[in-house]
Amino acid sequence: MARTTHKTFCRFCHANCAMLADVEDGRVTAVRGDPDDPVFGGYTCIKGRQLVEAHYAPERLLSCQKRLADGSWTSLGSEAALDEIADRLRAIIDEHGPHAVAINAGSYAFQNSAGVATATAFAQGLGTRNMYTSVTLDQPAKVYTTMRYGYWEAGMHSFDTADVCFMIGNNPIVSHYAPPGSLPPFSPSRRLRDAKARGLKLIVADPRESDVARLADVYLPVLPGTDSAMLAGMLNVIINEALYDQNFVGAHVDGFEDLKEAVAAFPPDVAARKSGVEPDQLVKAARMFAGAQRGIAAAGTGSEMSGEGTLVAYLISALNIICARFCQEGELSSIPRVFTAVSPRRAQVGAPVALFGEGFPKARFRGLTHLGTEMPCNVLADEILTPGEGQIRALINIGGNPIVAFPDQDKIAAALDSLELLVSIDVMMAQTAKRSHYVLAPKMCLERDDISNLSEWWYEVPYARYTKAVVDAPDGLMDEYEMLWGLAKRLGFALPLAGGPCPTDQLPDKARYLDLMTAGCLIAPSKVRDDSIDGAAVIYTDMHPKVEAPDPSVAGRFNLAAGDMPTMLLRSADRAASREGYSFLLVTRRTRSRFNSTGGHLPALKAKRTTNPAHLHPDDLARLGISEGDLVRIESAAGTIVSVAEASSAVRPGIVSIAHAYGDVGSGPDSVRAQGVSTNRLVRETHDYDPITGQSLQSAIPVNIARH
Ligand SMILES: Nc1nc2c(c(=O)[nH]1)N[C@H]1C(S)=C(S)[C@@H](COP(=O)(O)OP(=O)(O)OC[C@H]3O[C@@H](n4cnc5c(=O)[nH]c(N)nc54)[C@H](O)[C@@H]3O)O[C@H]1N2
Ligand SMILES: Nc1nc2c(c(=O)[nH]1)N[C@H]1C(S)=C(S)[C@@H](COP(=O)(O)OP(=O)(O)OC[C@H]3O[C@@H](n4cnc5c(=O)[nH]c(N)nc54)[C@H](O)[C@@H]3O)O[C@H]1N2
Ligand code: SF4
Ligand SMILES: [Mo]
Repeated sequence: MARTTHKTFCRFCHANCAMLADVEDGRVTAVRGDPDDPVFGGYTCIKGRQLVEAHYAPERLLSCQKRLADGSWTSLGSEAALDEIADRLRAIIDEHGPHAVAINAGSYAFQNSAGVATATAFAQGLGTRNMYTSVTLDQPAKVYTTMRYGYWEAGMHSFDTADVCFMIGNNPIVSHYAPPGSLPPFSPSRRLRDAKARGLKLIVADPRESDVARLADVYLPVLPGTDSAMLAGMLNVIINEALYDQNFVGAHVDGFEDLKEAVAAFPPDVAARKSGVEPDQLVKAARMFAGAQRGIAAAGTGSEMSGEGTLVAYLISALNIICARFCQEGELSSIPRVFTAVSPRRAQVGAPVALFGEGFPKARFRGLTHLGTEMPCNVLADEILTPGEGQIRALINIGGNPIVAFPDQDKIAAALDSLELLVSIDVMMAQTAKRSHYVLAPKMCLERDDISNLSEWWYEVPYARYTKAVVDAPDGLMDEYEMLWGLAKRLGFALPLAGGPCPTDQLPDKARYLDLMTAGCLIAPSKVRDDSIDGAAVIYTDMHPKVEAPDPSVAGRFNLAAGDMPTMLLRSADRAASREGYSFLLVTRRTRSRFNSTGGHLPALKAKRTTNPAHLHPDDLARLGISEGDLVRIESAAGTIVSVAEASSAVRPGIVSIAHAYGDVGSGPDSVRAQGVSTNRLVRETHDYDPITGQSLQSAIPVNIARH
């Protein structure tokens, strides 16, 4: 049969790189970057290039699975599986009410354009407060706690026009992940090289000289968990030297004096000492950032997970706000977004929005509440394990792997094992899937229609994709939206979507469904599909919104004193106390050959590495009498893991850098070289968590290290 080539995009990760896929005899035979795509220009990474192997992997589930009483598995059709699951859910809901059912949308719910929105709609339609997503294991502070200071309707500066970029605790060259306005994930190394060639200055703060840190004009090797002191020191310099935008602050900012007073306690020498950087470098970074005209500061996972996520998010907001890094009237607004609900793009502050606390559904533990529409992952294990009103008895886990990704592995494993019903939607018998009662086998990305809604907060132009399925899925497999629609229908409710309740008489096709899901957006998915030539991206240049004049009757002001943040900064003294007795700090990182726990079964990725080594400075290895390749024992207050030592002079002495989400329950010295280990054995969700987001200390973990 003839070979056909299809334009599509990758969904191994959130970057959605433009791809060409060859199809022969109904099978994908090759994928490669699409050189004609104007944004990606043919870029792909090693993970995306494994999409063919991923679709046809021997580990791939080709039918849904049910665990029998003796622990063995039996295949069943998708409809039959949904029938059985719905019956069991109905019984639980009838006896205990809807809160007894929890939904967890993991990282792969974020790779299906209908995944997270459908999961959320399902939880809302069902009436359960127990909706969880990986956002609260990731970077919840910037998503949920900064809106209370106000936000600029027209958006922040974007990378294409920036002359400075300040990255704190992220490494987008490997992760393809940085907040909007920072380095976009499209061919990130090339983007950075080109931007530097036109004069962009790069500042990077990271305790390890990461891939992006190596390219920095100023590199700040900040000690883990001390970003707030470093940032406060920079704000101190910027305010004392009057390098901020005084007109903007006068016109739009309340609480500036509170910020000024709080950062007065962090003159450069004090801030530098607390954060382990050189005072002159800190001052240089502050002057470089504030001296530029355009460009933002933004943080990634490293600093968010290091025990002061909300505070760091506040200080970064303060940097951007007092330096006025926002689009102004008459300019094109940044990040236009095609599939997101249209909102005004005026040159003004939108009213502050509270996304947590008073008035939001409460967790039963630690005073935490919903963040937006979700419960913090911090409480999931306790909500399952603790009897009482609303105890979770069933969990539907969509594209997530809590066994390796959630804090305190033994506790989350015990919690999941105690459930009356655990359903996973997973492409293989991953660590969590194999502990489930049912595993629903989904279509994979090249078998699905999808839109670029989940990557569009990076596009600097009105870029939109609608890809049709490139090949058929194995017989009987469903898309995630179809599974949840089918369960909702069986339970007697319609999924509440932006465009109204989703019809229950007949499953809408994906285009119709996406149209309903994105109602109110700039251009409906089905129109993008029809406008596209052969599945290529459509760029709606004429629709790029211009920043409009402010409307003084509704303009708000930023409030830098909101939530008592300046006081919190003053209280965040040295973290020395909780580190007493520990001589190392363990920091998290990503690797090129995995996406969290995904990818270890694919031959080309496995060939790169099978374990997540513990990167240590050569001087530390020598001092501890450890050679590269030796097993090392890493012990925190919560637990112990064994890892494989690797020498790296990029890591500061006193620090061990290790990726998360490897291994399995019980990974130990015998298996660590073959499968790695989860650093979450070293993390407790009950200690050192962020008081608002519940984010656990997943980086900057005090540990001791010895030869095993
Ligand atoms: N200590 C520590 N812990 C961390 C982090 C850290 O840095 N340090 N990082 C945190 C972060 S940022 C995140 S986002 C979370 C991730 O937390 P999770 O989302 O819970 O974990 P993942 O490993 O991403 O799980 C992805 C699952 O999706 C499955 N999968 C793969 N392809 C598909 C598909 O096409 N469809 C479906 N339905 N499933 C598929 C995989 O087999 C896997 O089981 O981990 C968090 N945990
Ligand atoms: N290849 C690959 N890509 C991925 C993933 C993957 O697993 N593999 N995961 C995806 C997911 S779910 C996410 S959320 C994103 C995350 O994307 P990023 O946030 O860019 O994550 P990392 O690449 O781990 O970069 C985090 C950096 O923070 C540093 N760091 C650790 N602790 C601290 C600290 O206390 N302070 C400061 N300033 N820095 C610190 C680490 O050394 C590391 O270089 O990546 C996504 N992309
Ligand atoms: S960066 Fe992400 S989207 Fe792009 S090819 Fe790699 S895995 Fe696919
Ligand atoms: Mo993440």
